[in-house]
Amino acid sequence: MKQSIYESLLLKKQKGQKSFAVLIDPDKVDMKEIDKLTGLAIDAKVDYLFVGGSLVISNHLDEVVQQIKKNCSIPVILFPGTPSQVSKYADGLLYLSLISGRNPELLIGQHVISAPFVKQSGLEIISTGYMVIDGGAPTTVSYISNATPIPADKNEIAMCTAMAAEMLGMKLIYMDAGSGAKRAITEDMIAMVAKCIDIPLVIGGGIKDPEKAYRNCKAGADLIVVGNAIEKDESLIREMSAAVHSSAIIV
Ligand code: 1GP
Repeated sequence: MKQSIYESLLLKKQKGQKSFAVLIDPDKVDMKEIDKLTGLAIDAKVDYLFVGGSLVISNHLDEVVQQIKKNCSIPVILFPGTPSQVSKYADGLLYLSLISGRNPELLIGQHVISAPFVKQSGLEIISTGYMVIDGGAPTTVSYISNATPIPADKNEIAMCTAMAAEMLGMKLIYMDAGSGAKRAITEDMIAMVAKCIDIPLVIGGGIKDPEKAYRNCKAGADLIVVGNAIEKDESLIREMSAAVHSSAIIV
């Protein structure tokens, strides 16, 4: 039987291997450019393609995912900002609960409404504790979520939040400074959270160079997500992916 996305993440974590994901925002991607982007991702050995955004205005999610899947076997994981961002053509979906905030709609309300539809999709559903960390300026996610991000220097709050999520049975922790964040999450915070949980830790938001991606992995991140920096300079895909993979810990 084919290994699930989550099983692959757990296996890599056991082996000390790190993964790299490119975030594709359906609002920003040009349909004509998708083949070039997936070609670069394949060459760079990108592990996952995330598709989604906090505010998706366009209505072509299915087309974007189908176009990606045409020439590329990298698993496509939906990273939905709203329950409408579900495409059966993807491989998996991060079922995000915004545990850093206290907005009941994003903790459980929207999940209740979308549950039958999400279950019917046949996608691999990965329960994810989603934590927004202050990135130095309001981001789309911090505004749209109507929830206060965890202050960037409050490592203990991040740690306790992640621990609670793990004990509640969530399968993944995603700490995000928000797309285009001025300041990425500190390595100190990543290290503190990583030490206290056994489930895989995803880090994203404002990562602009391969060195930062590398340091995040060394601090304990299992999966690095980059969107904006690659939208600006696609050649970074190769360097970022190589940096992440080179940070593997020999266990
Ligand atoms: C945002 O973590 C992702 O949710 C990626 O952020 O676009 O800043 O790389 P960037």
